Amino acid sequence: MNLSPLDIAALSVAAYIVGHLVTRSFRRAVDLSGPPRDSFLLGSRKALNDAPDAAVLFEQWAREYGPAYRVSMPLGADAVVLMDPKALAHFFSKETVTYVATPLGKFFTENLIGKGSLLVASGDVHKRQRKLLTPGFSTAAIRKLTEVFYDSAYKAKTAWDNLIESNPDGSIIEVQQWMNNISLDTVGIAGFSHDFGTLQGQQADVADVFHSLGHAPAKPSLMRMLIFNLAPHIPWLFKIPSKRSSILTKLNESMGQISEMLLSRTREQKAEGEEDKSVIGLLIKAENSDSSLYMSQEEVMAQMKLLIIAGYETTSISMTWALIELAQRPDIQTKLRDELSAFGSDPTYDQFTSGLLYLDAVVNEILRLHPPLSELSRQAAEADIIPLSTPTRTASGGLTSFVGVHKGTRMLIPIRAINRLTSLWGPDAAEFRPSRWLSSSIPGEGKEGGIPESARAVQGYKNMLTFSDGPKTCLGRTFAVTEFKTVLSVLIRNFTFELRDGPKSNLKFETTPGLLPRPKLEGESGTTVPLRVRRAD
Ligand code: HEM
Ligand SMILES: *[C@@H]1O[C@H](CO)[C@@H](O)[C@H](O)[C@H]1NC(C)=O
Ligand SMILES: *[C@@H]1O[C@H](CO)[C@@H](O)[C@H](O)[C@H]1NC(C)=O
Ligand SMILES: CC(=O)N[C@H]1CO[C@H](CO)[C@@H](O)[C@@H]1O
Repeated sequence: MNLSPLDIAALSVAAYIVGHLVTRSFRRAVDLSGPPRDSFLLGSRKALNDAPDAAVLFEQWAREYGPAYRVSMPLGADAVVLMDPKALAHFFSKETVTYVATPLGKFFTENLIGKGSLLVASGDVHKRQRKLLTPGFSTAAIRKLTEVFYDSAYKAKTAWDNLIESNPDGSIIEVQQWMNNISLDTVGIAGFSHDFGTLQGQQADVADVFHSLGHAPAKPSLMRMLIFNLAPHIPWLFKIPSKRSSILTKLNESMGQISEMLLSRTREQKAEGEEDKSVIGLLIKAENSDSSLYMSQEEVMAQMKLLIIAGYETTSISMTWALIELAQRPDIQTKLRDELSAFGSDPTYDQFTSGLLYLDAVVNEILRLHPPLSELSRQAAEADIIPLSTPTRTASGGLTSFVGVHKGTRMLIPIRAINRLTSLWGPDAAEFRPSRWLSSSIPGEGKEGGIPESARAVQGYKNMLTFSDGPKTCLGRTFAVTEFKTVLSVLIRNFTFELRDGPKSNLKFETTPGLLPRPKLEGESGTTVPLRVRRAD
């Protein structure tokens, strides 16, 4: 995008006016200390964006100001950052009623997937939509879907066997694209009885558009961040053509087309008396229902798009990070392979849940260190008083055990930073060390698991906030964890993974903005994660 100095001046004026208006509505600042506003337009976002690792900065601020503090947001607003377990438990218990989507979150979600999605719904609407979808994600449902997860994993395995066959020393495989295709095909079959077929070489528009998102610059420019933050106030700004916005528009369109096609197919099947047992079946049933569990056509479409995105983006990012970490730690990879090989057959859903402790530990450790959603933003719909387990600093330098928020106060939950707080997880919190999850054999020490007592104060799945918590906790969690375990179990048993340029090479990985931040090899373009893959026998 090219903006002339005049455009920039006009934007700055607009920013100032909007900033002024926004600031006025947020004037009743919370009584907390926090880092100074060192960028007028972007506030603390600038420092977070410039930091090599935002999680380190969040933690440093927590040490300086206490476990709840104020940061300045773009255009004059403030936000309360919560990093205290008791405060977080309170916050999540009041989701959808006291804490709701921000205007910015709503604006972008609606632009991408339309109005009426579960993701930004609150109150009774959220309750109704969630109740309607929940049966599709029950334990019984996921137990059945495990077979679908295996099918996808085996399709990749077979393709890799063929790639490697001609190369005794293994092949360089761009694993991220494979994990993308595994996730997309899986959510298609599992959620909508539709095979996108990307694992078998079929083109899928959705996959191609998702893929093109990975070619944006690694760090957003100041101008892009500004436009991003102004967009809810001045929607036409979003229409200024940029590579990213045109891809997002295309993504909405291609998800719309495939959803429309699948919905009309399922409607026809229903008319013929055939019932689809996957999530799309639930949606169509709700669309035709006059009970309290109905959904409008607009809502049905929005949930379809939400499920494609949620099923695709997050799971593929997690699985890609797993292969990266394992490629960098051959010792851990071997230990995992040994556990899986000793097991012999393909584990069932129940065996994944109750056995295979090292696989469970590796998966937990990846989810802890690389949560695909690194932050959550909310806004208080009403005033609230949040209790803390450790006192925090007030604006005047005193200490308080409660945070008072006003109606309209922004909330920021830095998931990734909380998952790796040294005050909770110990001095090696930022290290990839799956064995931290194994229970200690020393009597009296950590019967329920090896993780420290301090970390257990955090609620959420396995004391992490990766799947969020409370009434809006990830609906697809069991789906995602089971898919993750299934795919890893097949791939790690059959293949070994090594950094592209050899085990001792100094290759590093960084993140690049896809829809969510995605891993890529540092210094190379696109979302590439090439690894050397060999057969494991
Ligand atoms: C590793 C994989 C995944 C992670 C880390 C993850 C994480 C999350 C998080 C943090 C949220 C809360 C977002 C918010 O409130 O703003 C969420 C919501 C949601 N996720 Fe996931 N997710 C994953 C996979 C999936 C899958 C595979 C599906 C479905 C097939 C799914 C479906 C959903 C849905 C429907 C919601 C909205 C729930 C609500 O608002 O009540 N997720 N997920
Ligand atoms: C993934 O799927 C897309 C389909 O759109 C295809 O272009 C790409 O080649 C596939 N990649 C792999 C590694 O299978
Ligand atoms: C998203 O796509 C739908 C068609 O599926 C279209 O009606 C809608 O206007 C699009 N929204 C945006 C913001 O482009
Ligand atoms: C060579 C090898 O280990 N092959 C294994 C590939 O994975 C399947 C199941 O995950 C096993 O049955 C094979 O033995």
